[in-house]
Amino acid sequence: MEQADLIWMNGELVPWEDAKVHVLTHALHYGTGVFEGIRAYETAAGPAIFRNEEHIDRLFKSADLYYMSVPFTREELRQATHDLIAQNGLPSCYLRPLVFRGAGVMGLNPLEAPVDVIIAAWPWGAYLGDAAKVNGVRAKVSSWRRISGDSLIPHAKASGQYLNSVLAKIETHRAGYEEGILLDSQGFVSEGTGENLFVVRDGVIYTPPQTAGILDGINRRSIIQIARDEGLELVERNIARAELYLADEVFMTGTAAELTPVREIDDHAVGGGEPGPITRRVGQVFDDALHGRDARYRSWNDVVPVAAKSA
Ligand code: PPE
Repeated sequence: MEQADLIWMNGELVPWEDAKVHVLTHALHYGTGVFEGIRAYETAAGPAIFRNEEHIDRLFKSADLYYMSVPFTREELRQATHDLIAQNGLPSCYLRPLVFRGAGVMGLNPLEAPVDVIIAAWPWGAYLGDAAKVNGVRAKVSSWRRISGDSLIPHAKASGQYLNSVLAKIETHRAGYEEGILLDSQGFVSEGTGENLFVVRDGVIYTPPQTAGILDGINRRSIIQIARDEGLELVERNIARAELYLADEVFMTGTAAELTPVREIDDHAVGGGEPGPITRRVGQVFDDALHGRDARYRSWNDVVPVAAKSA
């Protein structure tokens, strides 16, 4: 990975290589952390963080679902993201806030363990590769089912929960595919290892509902709004596995992946085997929104004042 100069750690900017934890950090043993993935883009008004408040809000909700109270306010964390970008001199970057149980307590009752907070920022290019964004990825349905609300909390973006995605990623990667798709516990389509999923059939866009074990993706919300603003029909409903193969178009969204078309699933070409017209149309508006080029979505761009930039 590419590095930056400074990481924000419990209220201070520290040199990248000094942002360390103790080996008895609770989260390292039990996965007791929650995190976010956020991106900042170059816009005409300067670097702007895409839907920053929504990401910070989801971080607080994830923390609360695991009974962690964040020792900073939302506004303090937002200010920290601005300071990181300004002080690291990053015009565009990926931001990774992490709230986690620190060192001091062992065993499964974490309530007495401290809660630490870090935010890192670094340049992160196309998640699944530059070619993937243009031509689409080849995906495979994983044999692993997406975690269900019976045993974990799909709506929480919690560190330990990602072992599920890690298994699906390894399995599908080793089988020669670029991404894995997980079904939910009932066998309906849920999402990618790190992306929400959309299927286009006969001009209508479908996406799995909140009850299908998905993460309530912020880019998913953006796509739903953009599709409706563009006058396209978008329906949240359960999607059968076969609909992946019968689809005219499939695409995935996530902060890291942005909008990535899927061109093949389980060795079936999706539509014509290349990104279709609805994917390209929605993708263009989405890209404009990310970069502050569409006035309708300007409130999604949290512009960072860079006057304090040191470099
Ligand atoms: N589902 C999962 C499981 C997921 O991890 C993400 C984001 C999404 C859906 C899309 O959510 P959103 O970014 O709010 O639209 N995955 C993050 C972590 C990726 C990683 O490899 O780490 C991300 O994209 O930042």
